[in-house]
Amino acid sequence: KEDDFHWDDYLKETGSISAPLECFRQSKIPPTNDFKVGMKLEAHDPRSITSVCIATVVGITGARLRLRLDGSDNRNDFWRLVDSPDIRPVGTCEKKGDLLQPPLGYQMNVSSWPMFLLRTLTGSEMAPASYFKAEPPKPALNNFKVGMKLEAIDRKNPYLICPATISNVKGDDVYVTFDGWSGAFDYWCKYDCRDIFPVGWCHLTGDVLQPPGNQTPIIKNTVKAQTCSSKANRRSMQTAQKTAVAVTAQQTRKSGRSKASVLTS
Ligand code: MLZ
Repeated sequence: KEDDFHWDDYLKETGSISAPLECFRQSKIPPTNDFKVGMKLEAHDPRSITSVCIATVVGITGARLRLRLDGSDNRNDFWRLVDSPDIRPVGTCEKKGDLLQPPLGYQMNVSSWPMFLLRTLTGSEMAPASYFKAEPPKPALNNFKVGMKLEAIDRKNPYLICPATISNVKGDDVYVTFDGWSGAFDYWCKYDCRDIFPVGWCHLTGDVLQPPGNQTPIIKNTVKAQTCSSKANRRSMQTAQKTAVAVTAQQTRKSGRSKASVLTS
């Protein structure tokens, strides 16, 4: 299909480079996802970080699980990598002498919680311990450079992984901007954040990579991204970007990527 998004074409079109694997706190070979829909596990309640709750796998997407807390509604699903420290096998809490908590927004009377817990676990399939993978170590340093491309979770629509660019770097923080979207989804995060992935991640895991948006033109870098380590180079790249050759995503879509018309500004 002509409309399909391909990183190799896109990197060429934009004259950019992808962030090296070593930049990310992700395993070099993505972890296998053995979980099945319906399996139960323990998870930190995203809305109440001190609570550990029972969650059910309600969907599988690449190396991630779509999770729903038992006793909660279906409007607060969240996604976790199989190597996330937020999830663990059922029984971990008890072993530590802790109590499983009702999720924030538990729909019944709290007094019914112990019985609810018993019922929800009885006869259910627990995810085996071997399905949970160890979290990869964090890279020692922030190696991201402005202009590098990556795949990132859209935090406003966390099921989506989208093409993105590192647009700013400050100490341990990086600014992730979403290609083709005009700013509403962009965010700062730590360089070792688990929501950002190397180019090719979705292809390897079988997750769905969204195409770039069409709200802003595709910017063609005229200087190589690897020369952007110094402040001066970063400035020159910004200047270059302003006078850059732009191909709008719309035109690309209309005329097909290979014969996209090029506009010189
Ligand atoms: N339906 C939403 C999805 C936007 C996704 C953007 N991801 C960077 C919208 O069109 O606003």
